[in-house]
Amino acid sequence: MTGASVLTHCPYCALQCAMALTPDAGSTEAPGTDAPATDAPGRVTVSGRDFPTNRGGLCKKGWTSAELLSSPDRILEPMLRQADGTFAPASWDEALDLVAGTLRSTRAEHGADAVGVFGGGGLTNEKAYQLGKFTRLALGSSRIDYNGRFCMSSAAAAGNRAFGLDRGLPFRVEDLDRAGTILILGSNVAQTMPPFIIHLEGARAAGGLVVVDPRRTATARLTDDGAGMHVQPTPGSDLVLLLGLTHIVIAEKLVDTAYVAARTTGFDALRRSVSQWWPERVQQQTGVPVWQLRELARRLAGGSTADRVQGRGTYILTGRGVEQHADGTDTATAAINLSLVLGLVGTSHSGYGTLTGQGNGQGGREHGQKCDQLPGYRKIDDPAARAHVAGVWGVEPDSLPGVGIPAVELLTTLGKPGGVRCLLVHGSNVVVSAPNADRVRAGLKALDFLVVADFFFSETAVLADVVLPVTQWAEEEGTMTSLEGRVIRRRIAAAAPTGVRSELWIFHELARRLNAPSTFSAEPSEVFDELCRASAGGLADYSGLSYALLDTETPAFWPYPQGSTGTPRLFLERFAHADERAHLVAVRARSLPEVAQRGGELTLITGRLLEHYQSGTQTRRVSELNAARPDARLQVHPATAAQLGIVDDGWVELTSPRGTVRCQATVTVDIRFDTVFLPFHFAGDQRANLLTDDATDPISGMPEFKKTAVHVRALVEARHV
Ligand SMILES: Nc1nc2c(c(=O)[nH]1)N[C@H]1C(S)=C(S)[C@@H](COP(=O)(O)OP(=O)(O)OC[C@H]3O[C@@H](n4cnc5c(=O)[nH]c(N)nc54)[C@H](O)[C@@H]3O)O[C@H]1N2
Ligand SMILES: Nc1nc2c(c(=O)[nH]1)N[C@H]1C(S)=C(S)[C@@H](COP(=O)(O)OP(=O)(O)OC[C@H]3O[C@@H](n4cnc5c(=O)[nH]c(N)nc54)[C@H](O)[C@@H]3O)O[C@H]1N2
Ligand code: SF4
Ligand SMILES: [Mo]
Repeated sequence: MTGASVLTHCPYCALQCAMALTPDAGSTEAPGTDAPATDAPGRVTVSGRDFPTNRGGLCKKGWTSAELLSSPDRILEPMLRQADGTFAPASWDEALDLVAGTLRSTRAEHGADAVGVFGGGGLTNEKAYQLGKFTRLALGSSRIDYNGRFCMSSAAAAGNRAFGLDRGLPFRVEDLDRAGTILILGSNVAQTMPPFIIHLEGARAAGGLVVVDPRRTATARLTDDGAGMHVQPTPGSDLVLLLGLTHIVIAEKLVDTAYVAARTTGFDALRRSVSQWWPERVQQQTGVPVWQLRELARRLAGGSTADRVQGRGTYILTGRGVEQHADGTDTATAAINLSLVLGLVGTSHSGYGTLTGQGNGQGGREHGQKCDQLPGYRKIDDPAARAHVAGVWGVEPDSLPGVGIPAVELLTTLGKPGGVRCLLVHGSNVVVSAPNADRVRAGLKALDFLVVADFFFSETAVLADVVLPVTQWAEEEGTMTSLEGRVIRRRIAAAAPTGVRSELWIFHELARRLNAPSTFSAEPSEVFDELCRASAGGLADYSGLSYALLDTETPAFWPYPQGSTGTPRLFLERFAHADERAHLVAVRARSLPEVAQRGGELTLITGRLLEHYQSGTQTRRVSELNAARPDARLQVHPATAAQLGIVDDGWVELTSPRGTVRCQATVTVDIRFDTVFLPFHFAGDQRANLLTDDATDPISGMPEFKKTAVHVRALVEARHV
């Protein structure tokens, strides 16, 4: 007999496709929240269900997600590293006593900031909130940050700067259906969020889908056959491209002057800053022809005649391709400036947005796991914010630590004098996903003590002193906030294996052992209620929400203050700055884009494949996905391959000052001749991040994942692996 279906959402990306999980015949029934754990974890069948974002569709990662619940690789008991370097199972009391004891003695000996915490954008709102609270109160440390720094930080910084508020999409995903023109810069949604492309159909039918990507991706191909335009710039030249488009809009008098006068500040400085970016100069720097620049600017400004008649809008969307650069904040800002001079933002029919990536990449950046943040998207150095949150927590404001340090910098302090000596990792696999990954690995090995909570022995977990096995998505209750700022419910559909615990329970138990002030409930709904109170009055105000309300499936877009019905479209009347206007911030192209093939170098882009998720800890363990994409392949253009003696399927070696990667090549015309592409999902010496630099954007702390100068050579001998 099969049990009733449980309505929930996919464990992976920020689209948070709606799915139903049905317990398989003979498996443990989907229990309530207080159901005991079991030795026979439930197997469930996944089906897509109708929802405004995915309309029943799922990608192959979603369809296969349940396989991991009963994976033979699953960690089923706490594991402690032994003197001989191997792991041995331990009881929860033994493991948590060891962790609490070590944290306490480290703090006593080296100060609270010697203990660090690294969180993740995949954690539920409840876990992210509790992790921030636990760090500040139970550990007294300021040293917390998370992998969203690798992901959303530049777009978030740009949104805060321009609008006074950062919600990835300030409109509903389904609003895109009515667009006549959609410009997508640096995102491959056809592979990173496949069901999303249904929302591009209207723009395609109107001939108005424009994709800016140095690669001819699956998304770029959606512009074929009159559906739009693929713009293929040199990697890292988007800032110049956007300055150039803004120049054309101003020079050709396409500015929405009434909107700019009524709703923005800073136009004169912006106009001056783009004056030098005439189209011919932009063509020279970006490789994008003048005719294409002009056509694009005109399209964005006017849509088509039919669009105007039918009231179809224009949207500009950015993804990691333009944000993961050392000038990512300024590039996202330039995209926002272009949107603002065209009068797109805060209207009923058009908009600007960034495509948030991780499952809870949005909520995960709102509730306090950022080094400078308190819940509700509050600033930890704002006295009023400290007073409010301390009041909710029942502690003195002065007892809260101050601003910490962002993720990449935090990782560079590991094991260093005055740096972090003990690290807790919740929801990230930094050995694979952080830039300059070998340096990160060395830092982790130099720690006195590393604790990793995970379901699997990730490449980071294998370095730990203690590994704490935690519940997976279908075994826990919680909330996630999707890329459109919609708060949704994650629900229990399967019993967790006996030895596995929820992170909320772990925080509760550790806080008790550390005599922490305040309370640390292990009950998700209680944590959510507290989060709502803590967020009240903040930018990301959840105070009108509750599990009871979310369980009715009422659309819940924040800000959702008590007494409101939420905010599907932001900025319709005002922006979040005190002056209620959007701020045009003049930005400059700091350095000329690297000259391609200088000294035989190629520009390496890193990014994603459809089949794998992030560091691959999860998807490399799903049989169908792993069989489809078992290893990293370097994309290289035929002309470049011929020059370097590289053949299709042949082995190549990539080197940068940080490290070396060896893998096979795929020779393809889908990439520029001066550029190569490597996915970052793989382990060992196929880690793309062995090559990337840990230089960061000065405003956001975002590393430059999307542009690394590398030498590539063909390996003569087939490599035996
Ligand atoms: N299958 C899959 N889906 C995912 C994820 C995953 O790991 N796998 N992760 C999720 C997460 S956390 C995120 S952040 C999103 C990311 O989603 P995307 O932003 O769509 O993913 P990426 O592949 O990182 O980068 C997108 C594109 O940017 C292009 N690009 C690189 N450099 C440049 C440049 O200088 N300029 C321009 N214009 N384009 C450039 C690349 O060629 C690539 O096609 O995906 C989410 N969805
Ligand atoms: N070269 C290069 N590097 C990149 C990128 C790129 O484009 N190029 N993209 C960057 C981006 S956008 C991102 S978002 C990062 C992501 O990279 P990571 O931060 O490494 O993200 P994941 O692989 O999702 O790691 C999550 C880990 O936590 C575990 N996990 C999942 N859910 C939970 C949970 O609820 N609790 C706990 N305790 N563990 C959990 C998983 O099993 C996995 O081991 O990578 C970044 N790195
Ligand atoms: S698009 Fe994202 S949320 Fe939807 S099924 Fe795929 S991984 Fe899951
Ligand atoms: Mo991400």
